[in-house]
Amino acid sequence: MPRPKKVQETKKAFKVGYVALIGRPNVGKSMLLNRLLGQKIAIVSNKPQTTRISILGIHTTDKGQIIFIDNPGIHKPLHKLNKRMMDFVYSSLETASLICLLIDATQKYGHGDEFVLEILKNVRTPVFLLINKVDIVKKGNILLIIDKYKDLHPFKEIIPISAVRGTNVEVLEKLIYDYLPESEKIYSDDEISDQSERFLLAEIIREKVLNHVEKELPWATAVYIDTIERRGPRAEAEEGERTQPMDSGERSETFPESGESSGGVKQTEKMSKPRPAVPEKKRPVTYIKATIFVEKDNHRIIILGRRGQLIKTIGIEARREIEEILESKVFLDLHVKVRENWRDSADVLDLIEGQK
Ligand SMILES: Nc1nc2c(ncn2[C@@H]2O[C@H](COP(=O)(O)OP(=O)(O)OP(=O)(O)O)[C@@H](O)[C@H]2O)c(=O)[nH]1
Ligand SMILES: [Mg+2]
Repeated sequence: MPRPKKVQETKKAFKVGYVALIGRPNVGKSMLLNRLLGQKIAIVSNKPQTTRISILGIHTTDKGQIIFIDNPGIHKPLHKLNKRMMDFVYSSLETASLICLLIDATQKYGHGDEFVLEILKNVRTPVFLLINKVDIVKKGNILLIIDKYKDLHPFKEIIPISAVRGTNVEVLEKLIYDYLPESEKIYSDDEISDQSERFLLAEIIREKVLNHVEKELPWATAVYIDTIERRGPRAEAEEGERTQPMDSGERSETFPESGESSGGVKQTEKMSKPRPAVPEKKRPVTYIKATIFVEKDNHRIIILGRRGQLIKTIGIEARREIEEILESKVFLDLHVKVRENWRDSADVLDLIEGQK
């Protein structure tokens, strides 16, 4: 009788690592991050330089844990804000086991792309080239782009994708695992990002502003959440530190001083994967007070709109989305304030970053 074959135990390797999403502004890095995670954690807009602070998107499966780093777009920095944005990019290049360079298939190759490739010259980490937005270009153009790029850097893979449609996103995920080292999980299964809920809320308000303004205004706008206060059944069941008391004092006409956390409690709760839906009746009420900062008085006038119509629209759009995220009824109180040259003020930039 033949001897039974010995069954080889093949324990699948668990792959873990950081993957930096980089590229020029507006190429679709944040859109791709949301697509890869199946949840919106980063804001997206058609205005360049939407992302200002890197955030992590944690994707845990039975194969491993990919920690995506969504970065600001690569550009030549003018203000302190932009220098900090670029610092995020450089530091992510150091952290990452793999770099995904996104380009926009609809855009012509130019100086901005040369600048990006120049940065990659000093990097030894493997790089994938992701040609994004293939849903709106002809196949022939994609082949021309591949032809142009293939000799510009020793890319490990060149993958045409559509972050909007999800084209080739699964293929990308599979290939990423091949480049990650075996390791233990860094984050627990329910963690999805390193950003706080508070930061996400500020970003959502900024996204709604970006949808309605043009020219220099997108760059000159910042959002600061002054207070978040939850009341109601679910809020009571949760920890007290989740709640921030409402601001009781007179509000200053500038950013609060650094270190002064309005209400006294710093909201650092990190985002997690969606929890089971809360029935309508059990939903708490959340009061959010936020300030939209701009650099000039005419910016303020534009954002307020005729008879306050634009700020009202921005408020409605932001509130609707925030209600979905918090599973709460939301009262959103928005104020617009002028703070000249905030993009060059370290204290203001610290404060905005501090929300994360
Ligand atoms: N047609 C199409 N549009 C896309 C795709 N991916 C992103 N976009 C659009 O491109 C614009 C920029 O997307 P973002 O994800 O904000 O780009 P980003 O690279 O994160 O931009 P920054 O944060 O400014 O660096 C938005 O208007 C998106 O809707 C895609 O696959 N196809
Ligand atoms: Mg972005």
